Amino acid sequence: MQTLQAIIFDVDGTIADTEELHRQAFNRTFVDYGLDWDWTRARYAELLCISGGRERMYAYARALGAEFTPPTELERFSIELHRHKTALYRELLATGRLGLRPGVRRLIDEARAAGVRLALATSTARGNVTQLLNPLWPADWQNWFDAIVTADEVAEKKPSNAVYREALRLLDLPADRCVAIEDTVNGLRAARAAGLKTIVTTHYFTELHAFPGASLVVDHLGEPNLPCRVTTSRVGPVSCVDLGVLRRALNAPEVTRFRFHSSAAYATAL
Ligand code: XBP
Repeated sequence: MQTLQAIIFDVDGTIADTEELHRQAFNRTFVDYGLDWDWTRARYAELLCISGGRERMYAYARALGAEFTPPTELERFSIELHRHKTALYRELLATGRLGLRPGVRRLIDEARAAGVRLALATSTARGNVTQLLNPLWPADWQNWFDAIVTADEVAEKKPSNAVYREALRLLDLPADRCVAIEDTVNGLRAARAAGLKTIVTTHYFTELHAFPGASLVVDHLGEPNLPCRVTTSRVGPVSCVDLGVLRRALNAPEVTRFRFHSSAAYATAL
């Protein structure tokens, strides 16, 4: 029996339901730059097959082919768009009061009380993480995490396992003592590629996606008075994801045979 020693949380879509705000920031950027791009919710659900907002816009522009001629070299233009989008996203975070997803704080408190260590591993910028979490948690919240790995520390985006490998390095733990919690196929792929058992909490943009290789797929982590809805489980019945469920996931037989289906055309435009 392996002992659960750490939980590694993804951020966007997992800690908080941020992707709708990201989507709004992208669309406001397109208006500000006079682009007739409109990332509807359906299109954004497809585009989430690409981690990294800059990479997502780059791939979208490339997929437009001759329909779109960037004002400058596309790489440079996508960087400029992304800077603008990030500023708008942080304004949206500052004006709204985006809460944590169900069960996140409960599980973090349970882990801290039990001496289970914590880490964050995300493809977004560190500034986005602090802007999101500073208003939600006490001033010393970063001390709760023994590793916070963002796009600032590891440029390679999910599904690369780079952020998870860096989190494990900083934790100085092997993958088989930790469980990852994710929200997207790319996040699941990244965590699995780092050898981590992974729990997926879906949301509007990912609820129709398939998550082969996940130990458990639920609509959220659950609260005692708000049971989660299980899509798939390799850990038996679950109504609330607690340390016991994570320990079952850690010690369940390894998932070896699974295949990720190639996602939307955008992924090939990178
Ligand atoms: C989520 C992402 C990010 C956000 C947009 O990262 O893939 O790209 O969608 O944020 P994770 P940026 O799930 O790893 O937290 O525009 O800053 O990339």
